[in-house]
Amino acid sequence: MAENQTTKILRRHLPADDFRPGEEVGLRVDEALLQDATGTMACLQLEELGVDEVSVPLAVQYVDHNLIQLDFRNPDDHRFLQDFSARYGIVYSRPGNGICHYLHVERFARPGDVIVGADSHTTTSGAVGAIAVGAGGLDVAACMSGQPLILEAPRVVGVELRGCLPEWVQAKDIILELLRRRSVRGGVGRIFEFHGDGVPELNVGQRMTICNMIAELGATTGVFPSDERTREWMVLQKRQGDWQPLTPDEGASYDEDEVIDLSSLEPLIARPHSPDHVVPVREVVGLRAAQVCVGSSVNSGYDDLAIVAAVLKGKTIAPNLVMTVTPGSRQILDIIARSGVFTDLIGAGARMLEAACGPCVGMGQAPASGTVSLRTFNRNFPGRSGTQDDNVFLCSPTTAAATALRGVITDPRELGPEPSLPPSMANPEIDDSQILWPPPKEDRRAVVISRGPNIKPPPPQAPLPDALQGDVLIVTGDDVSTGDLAPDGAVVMALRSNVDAMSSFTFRRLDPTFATRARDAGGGFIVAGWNYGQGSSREHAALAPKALGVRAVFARSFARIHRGNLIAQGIVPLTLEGTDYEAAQQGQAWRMPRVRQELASGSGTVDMQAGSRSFRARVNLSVREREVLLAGGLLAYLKAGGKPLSAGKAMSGVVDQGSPITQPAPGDEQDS
Ligand code: MIC
Repeated sequence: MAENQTTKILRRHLPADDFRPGEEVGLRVDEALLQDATGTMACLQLEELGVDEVSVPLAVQYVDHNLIQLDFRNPDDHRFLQDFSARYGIVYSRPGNGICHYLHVERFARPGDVIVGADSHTTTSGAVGAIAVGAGGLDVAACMSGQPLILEAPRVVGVELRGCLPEWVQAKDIILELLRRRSVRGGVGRIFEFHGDGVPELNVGQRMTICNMIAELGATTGVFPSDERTREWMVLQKRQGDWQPLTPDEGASYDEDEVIDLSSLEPLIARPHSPDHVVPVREVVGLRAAQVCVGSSVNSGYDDLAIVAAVLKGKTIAPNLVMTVTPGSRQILDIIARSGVFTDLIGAGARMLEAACGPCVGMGQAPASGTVSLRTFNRNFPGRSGTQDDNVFLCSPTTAAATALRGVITDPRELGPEPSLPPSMANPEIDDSQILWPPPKEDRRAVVISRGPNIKPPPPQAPLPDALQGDVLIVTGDDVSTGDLAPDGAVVMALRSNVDAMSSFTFRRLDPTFATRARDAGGGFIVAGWNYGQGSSREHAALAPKALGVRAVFARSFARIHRGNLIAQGIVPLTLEGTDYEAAQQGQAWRMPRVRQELASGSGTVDMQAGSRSFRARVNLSVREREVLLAGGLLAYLKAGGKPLSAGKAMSGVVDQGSPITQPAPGDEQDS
């Protein structure tokens, strides 16, 4: 039978012949990646699993997030990670070498591999034909210890790309178009596979943009064929041996279909405060901008920066705004330096930043109060930039360049014909001197791991009690991001290795009293709307409320990675009917009198008491997830000898699909 590419890859990583959407599967992992902001806690948890070395063929630890060294905390983490990598057999990419997503595609990702990473944008590696999935740190640690990657078998969405992009319209506009159509909830439980005659029109850099931001749809991942364009990329990277062709079979079908006619697209922009608030740029032209930021986690490849430089060459950016440019890696920095792109950007007045995540994750470059900031980044959740009343728009590099020139949001098509790019990636200098390979096996045990004073052990995991009770500590709306739970930025992210200290910032933006109230009450419950925990993979968004005593979260629906993190950290995710959600109020005393027994018995509901009112919350958990929760979390479960799944074995028990087909788009909610 004709197979699509996703099914082919998943099947190769599963001995069992078949899998059905919604069922849990355990995939053999070929590559794992960590970055520093999630890595220290993942490594500390891996250590607790008592392994002697990592069991995946390739694991890479990148240092790219916490590079603002305000004090000892971040450099202590970096030192810990370097030692830890040497001790356990992990490849270590030094600070300054670049952003994990870019580097992984440049130096490591292979077509057909299954990759898991403690960063939601691990999906970027789908650009070279891998199934690359973001997960929480503990889930990644479990994979590194030899466990399979456990996933809800996804529905596969075939996205047929037709034709080619018009002048000034970019890969960013393709992914913004998908976000416009499907929303930030529209990808949950789905893998987006790109096919069609428009695919060969896109190079690997453009495919990276699309696969990176597929995470913004809540998708499991996105994947492109491994074709001639992929081979070209691998040759330039001197990795031709890693290339293999991989395409869907002729006539392959998909669970769902989308068609995008590239030639009909126009420049798009996501308005504040969500990546799916997408409109044509022409609808917001003329809005005065105070900041333009190019590059970072997405759109920081050579072509992205070179087109911006070509637009700005010999001109000066508007005086009412500041502009930053971030290259994705040292390799890109080198190419832009040698090709003159760097000089053109500086000449125009851009501030060049180091090859690191930087402002994309609130590490510096916060915009001025109440002003408009245009960014080529992937997320514009409120306050993520570091400024509470920010107004961040997401757009392509060409829209950013046109705006930088004019000082107001500008449709790049107003600039006349699109300039051609200077000679590009013809010969990127391949220099892996900033990638450190672990010492030979026999020397690893002698490595001493340095631990700074901010590095605290992972919080202990205790079995789920028979009953849970407490106050509703907060009732939130829809689409709460993990940044609300564990905030972005230099100050809070420096506390990622010290969960107790970090937990004081939980829900800081929505309710600065939350942490104190929760701590004083000895815990309680969180009630939320649709798509709770969207965004980042950071398990800290579960660890922090857990440290404050939260053992259950009730939501209309959950984002995939966050739901996994809640379970891994022993917090029960439950779903509420609309009427029960509406009736929930902060301060109500709630009781779950039989929760342990109900989870153990496989019940699909949990009895709830809210004062004199009784209702039922839904639990949609696999057998394994129930066992993990009863043990108090994945660490406790694995330490007690719990066997999650042998790689490849499909498991009975259907998990929550969060399906957008039954789940309304924002602004269109109905009770399910
Ligand atoms: C993000 O884009 O939010 C991040 C920073 O890359 C995170 C990782 C983190 O929280 O450390 C992600 O998406 O997983």
